[in-house]
Amino acid sequence: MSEQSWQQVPHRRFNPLERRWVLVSPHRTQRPWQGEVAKLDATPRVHYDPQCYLCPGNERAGGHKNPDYAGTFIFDNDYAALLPDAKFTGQPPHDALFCAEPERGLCRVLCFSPDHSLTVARMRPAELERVVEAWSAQYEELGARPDIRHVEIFENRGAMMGASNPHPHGQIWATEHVPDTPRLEGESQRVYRAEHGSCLLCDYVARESQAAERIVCENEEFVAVVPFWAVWPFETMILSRAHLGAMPEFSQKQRAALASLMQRLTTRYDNLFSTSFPYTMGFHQAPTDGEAHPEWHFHAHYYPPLLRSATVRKFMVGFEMLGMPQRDITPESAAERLRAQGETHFDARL
Ligand code: H2U
Ligand code: ZN
Repeated sequence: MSEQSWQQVPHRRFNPLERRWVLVSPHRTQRPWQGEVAKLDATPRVHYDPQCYLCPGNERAGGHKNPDYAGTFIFDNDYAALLPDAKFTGQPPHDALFCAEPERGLCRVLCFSPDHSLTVARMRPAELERVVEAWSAQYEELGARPDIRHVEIFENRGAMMGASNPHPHGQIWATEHVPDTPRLEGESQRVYRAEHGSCLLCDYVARESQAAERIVCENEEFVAVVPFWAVWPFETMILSRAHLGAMPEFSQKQRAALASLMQRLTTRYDNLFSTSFPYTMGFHQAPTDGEAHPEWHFHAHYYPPLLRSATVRKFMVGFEMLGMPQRDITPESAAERLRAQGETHFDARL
């Protein structure tokens, strides 16, 4: 057998943000697939859906009626997972084996556009810039509350990822405690800064720029990259080039640049399998706990489940649930495939 490079044989890679490993098994891509094949979303795209609870003028749960909004529209989630002032009786247990505590917070829904047919990839960058402004204002408003220490802004896209509705929208969950993943990422960034005297993600962006193997697309302000330690097949991160902690620190140019890169990246995703590419994406911004966070570097994560076509998805089962996550195609080849896509949406070419 001829010798292969280290990327072509089973190996593991370390994720310095989450401090965990991913197993990479490049030789497995050839195996036959007899598992589940997902159904394609064949719903025709309409600008207004009378059944949609997010379209302007329509009714939501609990008898709320959406205004006739023109740009973005935000409301408190009618089925909020967190409440700002839940009343309770009794004392939750707090010992080594049984430990519980109340968690206060707020959940909101943000409609990106009144147009039911749009997606981030199909929106104009100027419209998306308004969405970035709304996210920034929400982070600021919610983060300023003394009972809120973290603001998670995210989007579930596509039924496969559990999105309840194709209308372009995202969610915001503001919590009393910093959730586990950003807490861990914060800790890693803090330790790295103490040990190296520099920022983990500033250094990472510099290394990725040098390597130029995993960068998908970029502009003057942001870089979209398949991280070296990616778990999901076409997982990416968007990172700011400048060391910024959160959106309110952005200049107008940076808000526009983020909107533009998000639009370009999601267009490449859609073009990959000529489908509305499902994903969960979200921003990791500095905690809003009243402390300074010089270690924190703004970034977004995109976690798309599709593996080799519009119908075959990745599941985290077996060894991945019991041991560690695993991927078949290398991050380098995923980046190469995303780089090969055009930035004109396939819809526009039909
Ligand atoms: P997802 O598509 O990511 O699930 O977000 C939609 C949210 O909208 C979901 O969290 C809320 C759900 O609770 N919702 C309302 O607030 N009002 C409704 O009338 C229906 C759904
Ligand atoms: Zn709608």
